[in-house]
Amino acid sequence: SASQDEPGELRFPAGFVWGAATAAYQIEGAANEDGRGPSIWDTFSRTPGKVYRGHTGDIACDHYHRYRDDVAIMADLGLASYRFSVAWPRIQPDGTGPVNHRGLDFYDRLVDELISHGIDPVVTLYHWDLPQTFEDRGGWTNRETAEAFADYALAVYGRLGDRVKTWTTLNEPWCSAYLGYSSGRHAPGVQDPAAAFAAVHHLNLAHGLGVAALRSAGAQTIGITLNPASVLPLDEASEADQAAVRLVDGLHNRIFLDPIVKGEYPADVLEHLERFGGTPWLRDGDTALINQPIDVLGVNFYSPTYVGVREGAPGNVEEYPGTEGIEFREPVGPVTDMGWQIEPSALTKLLTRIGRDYPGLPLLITENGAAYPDGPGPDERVTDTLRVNYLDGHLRACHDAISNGVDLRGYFVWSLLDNFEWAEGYKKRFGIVHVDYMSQRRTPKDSARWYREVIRRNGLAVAGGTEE
Ligand code: PNW
Repeated sequence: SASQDEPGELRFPAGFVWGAATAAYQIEGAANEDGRGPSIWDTFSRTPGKVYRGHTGDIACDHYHRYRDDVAIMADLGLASYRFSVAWPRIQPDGTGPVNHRGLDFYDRLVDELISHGIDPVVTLYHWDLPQTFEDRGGWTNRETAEAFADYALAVYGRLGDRVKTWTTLNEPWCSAYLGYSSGRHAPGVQDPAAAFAAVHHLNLAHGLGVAALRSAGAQTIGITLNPASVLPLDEASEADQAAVRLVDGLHNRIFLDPIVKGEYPADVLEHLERFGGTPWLRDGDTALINQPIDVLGVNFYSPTYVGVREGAPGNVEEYPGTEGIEFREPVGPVTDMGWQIEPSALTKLLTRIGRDYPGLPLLITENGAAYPDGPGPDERVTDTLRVNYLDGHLRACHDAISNGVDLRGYFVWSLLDNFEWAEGYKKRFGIVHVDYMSQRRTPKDSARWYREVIRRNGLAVAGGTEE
């Protein structure tokens, strides 16, 4: 355990899983190959003004054709595990229609390639690329989307379930619901708070129906990935600020975690929803369907959220409807290229809190990482000291959480490759491996070499941050 540390080393528990993560639309390209249908991100990225310089995922990292090279890079890093997502529109081009076997063939090849290199696949079934046909009928505001998700999950499980042990249903439903249907910064670009809350519920329902389907089909380890916010008060001592924390925590965290883990929506959240048309989408028995036992909770973490009550503050009403009068503090101190504040201790607090309030649930960091512009290179070497510092600090934060008794089982860096960063297009680079989008050449950055060393020693050198 964390107590076995040798002097000069910060060791992780034996069997701690070291991985890297990606998502289909961000890396695959091959948007029109082998029968793939259009997704909401194809539509959105083609809508003028939505994505930086009109970038799309049409080609991305061309991973669809280069996956063998990419798996070789993973093997060279010593990754124990690789988290990727399956593109629903490759499997069911029309959303609900017959299964497209050529789409499944790709993931079949990928899984075989991973396993032959000793890398354990972790599948995300939905990382935001909803088949467009659903959106034409209301997308996640329509209950039928949730019902269809379970059929899709079974189709993927039927092909990969003999080799894939770990399954997660959704990636960051907070983003799908609030960025997709309230702020409109992500696909499908709707701006309607009531629609966002309907989407929350149908995403929760999709998760629950998906878990039940995977469970009855025999899946071994099943979970979901959230991006729980580490919501902190501007003033620890202020009761008003603590109330602001509770509201934002309710809208971001408990609205997902409570139905999933405890089988009920929190009373304070339900009361807040009365301001947005209530819960017309909630049917008897829904929370029981959502409340399926899960084996693991994936946590994506990048940055803290500081809030407090301040008179006249506009709130962040696009992402958190009804937060007028709450100040969301601008980042303080160093930020990444996303403008996101860097504060590793907020990750320790978050993990410790989840461990306390939702006990008995093994946790995985399914994403953590930082965007930084290219430093020198990319020739032989890409120097990304700031990314190494970010990762090093957050791994220490994970280690602190484990020392606090948190059941954290693994860590997946976001991301293996520079990739299509959603509304930011290819402008933001999250990879530990550089991608030259003209030549598709991959160049492991210094952070990749550093990560290989972390994996090799199952921990960090206390001096930290550099190779031996
Ligand atoms: C997550 N925000 O996305 C996703 O799971 C990844 O696909 C993504 O590349 C990564 O984090 C880095 O952004 C988010 O604006 C994108 O609040 C945007 C936001 C949050 C998460």
